Amino acid sequence: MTKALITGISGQDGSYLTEYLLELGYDVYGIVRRHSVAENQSARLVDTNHKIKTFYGDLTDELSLYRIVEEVKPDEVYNLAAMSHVRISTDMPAFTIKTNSLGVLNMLEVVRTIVPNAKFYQASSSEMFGNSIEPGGMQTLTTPMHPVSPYGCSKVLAYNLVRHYRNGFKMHACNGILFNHESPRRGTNFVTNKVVKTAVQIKKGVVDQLELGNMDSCRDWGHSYDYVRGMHKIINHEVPDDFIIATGDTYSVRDMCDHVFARLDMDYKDYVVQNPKYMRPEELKYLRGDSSKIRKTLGWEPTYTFASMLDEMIEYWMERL
Ligand code: G4F
Repeated sequence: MTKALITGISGQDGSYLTEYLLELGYDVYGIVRRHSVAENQSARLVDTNHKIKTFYGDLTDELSLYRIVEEVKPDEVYNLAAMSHVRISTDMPAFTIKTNSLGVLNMLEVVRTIVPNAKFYQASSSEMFGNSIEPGGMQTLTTPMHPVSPYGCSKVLAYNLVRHYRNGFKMHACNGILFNHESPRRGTNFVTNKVVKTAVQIKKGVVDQLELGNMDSCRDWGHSYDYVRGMHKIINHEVPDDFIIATGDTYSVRDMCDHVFARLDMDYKDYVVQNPKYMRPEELKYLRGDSSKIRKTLGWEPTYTFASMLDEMIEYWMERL
């Protein structure tokens, strides 16, 4: 059986990827960080926990990585672990760089030393582009990377390290440049799930307003379920390479609020207020990804639309709250 090792296995993408790889017949191993509330560590893995093996470790702790990779000897490594919140990266810039850049370097070195023929996937991000846009209104694989956050900077360094290890050491190392991707499992401090959860709470009379930051920024939002399938296609392409995964559609935060509140028979303008606390020092204003390469080369395409993804999230919170 093919052995996959997933860092960040307890996150949104890690949990969807675990389910998909188990369906494909993989042996799945994961690295989790110790959390003071033990239940939170595996909240997204309740259905799969008994079928996988997890280890305590951290990207910044090389010794833990050596021990785990030596024990598992993985065929495929999916590096999904990160400090993934863009605004919080401005509060914790050094931690962000240590985890998202030096952590990736640690993982690449450990893989190169112990299992040099293993395939390596790096969770790269559209945040790397910053405010660069091509004349056609999209970000492509050749769009200059001018990140506007410590998070974006950390991901650019990791992206380049992966390319260097591929070219310099002939490792099968690839980048998936993923645009925003969401689901009911998304952390509720990211804007989609914050909006959906709070709108449902308003509908049920639990709270009476929603505080947001910049409502005019635009994002290309897809579903994590679709994007982890893209990760598997990327890592298993015969030639290690870099790909963008995106829907090619873009909506503003305002559009998203409009859709969510309207589905619940409300007008977002009656409930949403701006709080400067959620503004960023430098905002990334517009993302719309050109995913033509993965569609043509690997036959990937999304199954969810912006609306069907949000509807699933609304249904989830309507049942849960
Ligand atoms: O949901 P967000 O926090 O996602 P963001 O910053 O685009 O980052 C996500 O996508 C990246 C891919 O491009 C990933 F690499 C990254 O790890 C993460 O998954 O914010 C989306 C937009 C921003 O423009 C933000 O300013 O929503 C705006 N926003 C407005 N009010 C808010 C809020 N974002 C958050 N989190 N909370 C607010 O109250």
